[in-house]
Amino acid sequence: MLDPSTLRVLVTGATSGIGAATARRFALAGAKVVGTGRRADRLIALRDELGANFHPLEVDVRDNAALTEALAKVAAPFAPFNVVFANAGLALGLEPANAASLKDWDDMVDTNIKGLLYTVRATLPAMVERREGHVLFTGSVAGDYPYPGGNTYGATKAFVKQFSLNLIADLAGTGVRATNIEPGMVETEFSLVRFHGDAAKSDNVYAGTQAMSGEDIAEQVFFAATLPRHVNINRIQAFATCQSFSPFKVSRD
Ligand code: NDP
Ligand code: 8X3
Repeated sequence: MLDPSTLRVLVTGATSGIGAATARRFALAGAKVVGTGRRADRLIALRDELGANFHPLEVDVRDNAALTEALAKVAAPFAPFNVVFANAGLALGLEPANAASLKDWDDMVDTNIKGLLYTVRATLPAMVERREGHVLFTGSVAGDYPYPGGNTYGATKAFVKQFSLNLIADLAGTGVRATNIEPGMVETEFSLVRFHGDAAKSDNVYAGTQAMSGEDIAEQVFFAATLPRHVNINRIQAFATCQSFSPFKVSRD
């Protein structure tokens, strides 16, 4: 296993949920962690909690110029990055495609696809040059399995899955690894965001279940990133134990 104290980790979307838990997992294990997000107060609170192993970086992943500039300014001991966890993302809405908000679709594409690509382009060349590094993504089971109302969200996560696999192809022989983490239901602020702040609707998603936690996913990221450098985990797909598959739906007259 790799010594976590040798890791310089970038976590996008570290203000909440999976990203916050992953920042904690690495920082408490001795890694240096840069955590990004738009909510500066959350990042400052994380720095107060984690101390010298955490560096806050307030930036919107949709703004390529700002992201690239902010990342280029990160100095030692937090850079150069050798683990990049492109995790920032969101689902917006659960309406069928004919009724969904086009703005929600734009926001998901801009964040989950374009923001993720900007993150990779801002960090990958230096890792390839040094022949050392690991890019991990937060994909989703929604990238593999359709569900009603998942239309654009699921499609963005299918993009992430295929981009991650294609990255493994591109990175052959470079010593740089790529992994897609594909969770099912995780109790975070995800549903609160999806339902535009409607807490009752969000609570309903998790009522009577034991969903996975951000910490459960952080453990998977930490596992994949600390395996010896000759091992590349392509994908990790995990459901909460309470979650499973439904039969195909058949509409009848
Ligand atoms: P949260 O809402 O708790 O966290 C989302 C994080 O993404 C926040 O830190 C948020 O930061 C950040 N983020 C969103 N938009 C932007 C942006 N434009 N710029 C920078 N940061 C942004 O949800 P999760 O932790 O659950 O979500 C993390 C990832 O996990 C997402 O990609 C999501 O699609 C994926 N996922 C979630 C599952 C779940 O059931 N929860 C299951 C499978 C995948 P801020 O708002 O401060 O900018
Ligand atoms: C999050 C899981 O099933 O809500 O990606 O789409 S799901």
